[in-house]
This record gives sequence, structure tokens and C-alpha cells, in this order.
Amino acid sequence: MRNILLTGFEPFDGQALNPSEEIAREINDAKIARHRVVGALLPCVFGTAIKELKHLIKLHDPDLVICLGQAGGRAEITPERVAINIDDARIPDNAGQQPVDKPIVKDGPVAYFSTLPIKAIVQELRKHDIPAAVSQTAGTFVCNHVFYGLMHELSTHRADVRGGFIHVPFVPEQTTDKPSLPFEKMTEAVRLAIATCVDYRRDIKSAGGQVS
Ligand code: PCA
Repeated sequence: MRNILLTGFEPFDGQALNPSEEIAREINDAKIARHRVVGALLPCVFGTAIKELKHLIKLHDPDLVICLGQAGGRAEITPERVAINIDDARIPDNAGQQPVDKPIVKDGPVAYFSTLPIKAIVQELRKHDIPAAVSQTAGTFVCNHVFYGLMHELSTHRADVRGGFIHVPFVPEQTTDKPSLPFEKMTEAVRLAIATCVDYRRDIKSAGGQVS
């Protein structure tokens, strides 16, 4: 049985929890669509997070990698379309680093597209009444950093492995005034997203339903 690597992030910005970490822990070791899911945790630290991710890829030899992160304030589950080659941190990471306007990979491509079927994932989640939309930017903090590091690693060393990034909203416990989704809904969403990735080697064409 082949592995799927699913990562989440530790809490950051003074938060007590990060739903992406909880989801990765919950789905760890699940069997989904004839694959075993390996759930793992990444530090919210520039540089170290990519190193750890590369180590996990070597260790588990997955044929699909999905990295999760929290996007507080968003109302939907958002598969990301594109990773860009820049770190531009609004706040310090968990090691106190705050890179500004710094390329992630010197002389690397400006951007990489996700190789996950992002539109098919959105379609599937909406079929199950889970709010979902394609996102056109993963920001310029540690999530985009890891997403770019992932796609660079896959494109340079593991062309047969697909990968991408999905941002998730807050859980209700984290906020009083921002949108949120219950943990169970998000876990179901990520399970469905994983199955969709296995089912759809190519993405579908569908219009609409995007957020910027
Ligand atoms: N979200 C942050 C970093 C870690 C996380 O879960 C981001 O969107 O960059």
C-alpha cells in the first residue's frame, strides 16, 4: 500500500492550537482510497519546515503530498493554486525570524502550480455541503514557503509525485468574530480531498467559486 503524506502546522501567532495540526493527527494512519495516510507535524519556522518536509518525503516515500495550514479569517476550505518564490513575513515565525522580500530558492522559478486536482476537490466538497473555493494565493508566510519548497523538491527530484497545499479556516474555539468550521467538518473535508486526489489524476475544468 502506497503512502500519502499529510502535514499540519504547529500553532503560531500566539494561538493555542492550529486546526491543521489536529486534522493531520486525526487522519494519521487512516486508509483512504487504497493508501495509507501518514500524518505529520511541521514547525512554523522558515527554513526548518522545508528541511523537515524533505526528510518526511525521504522517509515515507509517498506518491502524494498534501500540506495543510490555517488561514484564519477565511470561511472556506481552500486548495491553493500557486506557490510563489518569496518570503515576506508580516509577523515573526516561531523562531523569531521575519524575512522580508527574500526569495525562497535563489534563482528558482517565480512560481509553481499545485499538481492536485484543485477544482475537483472544490466540486467534491461542495457536493457534501462543505464550503470550499480555489484560492489564488497562499500568502507570503510559512505556508507559502512550505508549499513552494514542496513543489520545488517534487519538480527537481520526484517528478512522479503530486503535491499541493490546502488552507483551512479557524475552528469555532479560536474566534468569536471570524468565520470558522467545526473540526469534524474539516476532517471530513480533508478525507474527501485525499480521495479526490487519488480518483482524479487530472483536474476538471469548472468555472467560478474562487476567492483571491
Ligand atoms: N498558517 C500560516 C503558517 C502556518 C499556518 O498554519 C500561513 O498561512 O502561512
